[in-house]
Amino acid sequence: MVATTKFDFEEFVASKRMLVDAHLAEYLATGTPEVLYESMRYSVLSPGKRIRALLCLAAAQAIDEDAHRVALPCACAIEMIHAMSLIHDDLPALDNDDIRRGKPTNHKVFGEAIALLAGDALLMLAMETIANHIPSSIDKSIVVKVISELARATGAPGMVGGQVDDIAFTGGKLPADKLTMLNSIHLRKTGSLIRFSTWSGATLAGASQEQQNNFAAFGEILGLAFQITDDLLDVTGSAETLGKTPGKDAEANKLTFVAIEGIDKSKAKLVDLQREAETALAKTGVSKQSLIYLESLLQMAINRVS
Ligand code: GRG
Repeated sequence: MVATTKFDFEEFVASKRMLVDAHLAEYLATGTPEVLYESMRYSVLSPGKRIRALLCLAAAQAIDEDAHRVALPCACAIEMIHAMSLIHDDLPALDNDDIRRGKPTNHKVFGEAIALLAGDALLMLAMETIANHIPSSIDKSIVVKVISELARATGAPGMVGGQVDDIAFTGGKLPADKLTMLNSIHLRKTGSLIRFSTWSGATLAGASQEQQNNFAAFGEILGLAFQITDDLLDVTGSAETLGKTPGKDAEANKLTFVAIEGIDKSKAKLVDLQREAETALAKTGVSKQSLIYLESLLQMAINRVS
């Protein structure tokens, strides 16, 4: 039976973070050139929230209590992709950030060339990790589908495409329909990897096609809420709690929810999204008890301060 107290959720988060961190350290332990691996480890092993990995493991566990082990390599691969996107996002050609996770950004420590290449290597290591470390009990056709969906979530249909649109509408350039474009940017740039996180966890644990769709829908809505929270934190947060520089969106004149709708409407949108995400979860047909960690992660995504 899955327990429901606040303490249990904290225990779930702490124990799963430890598990993910230990496996990430193992996957990145050795390799040459040494400077490349140092740069990869610097970003991947720095203290992130690991919310994408937690979502993947919680979705797996919602379907089958022991399946978090099967999903673990995938959860680690997701964190590798996420870390690489942060490294590239912080480069001078993109957001040009100096602080990430409370430390100097990768290129500030290793230089732009190594930072770029560490990101490239992490992208490929993520795919290799899924191909080589998902247990052999999982049908190979499912592993191929997982790799294919991760490539789509990361590439032009997902994160990269969203980032390109984000750049196109930064600096005060406005699309004809601001809200539609902004939703599309958020869903692709941030939402696609979070959607993949819940979908892949449930899929590797043996979810039915209908359940897979509802876990994906839950992740997509949570991803949008996560990014709107990020937009809000850029205005209301401090460098100390965020571990990165606040105020960058306004400074760059970025298209964000807060810029278009203001703080109050953005907060109201979060309330709507929370309700929508809960509806998607209920449609999975999984018992409320088994969904408790996913519900807590939804609240964490919306109420976070970092
Ligand atoms: C994938 C080839 C390839 C390139 C990447 C740079 C880029 C293209 C995309 C940008 C993606 C990006 C950085 C989106 C922002 C997502 C976001 C809100 C990040 C912050 O995530 P948290 O708060 O960070 O989970 P921690 O540090 O806790 O892990």
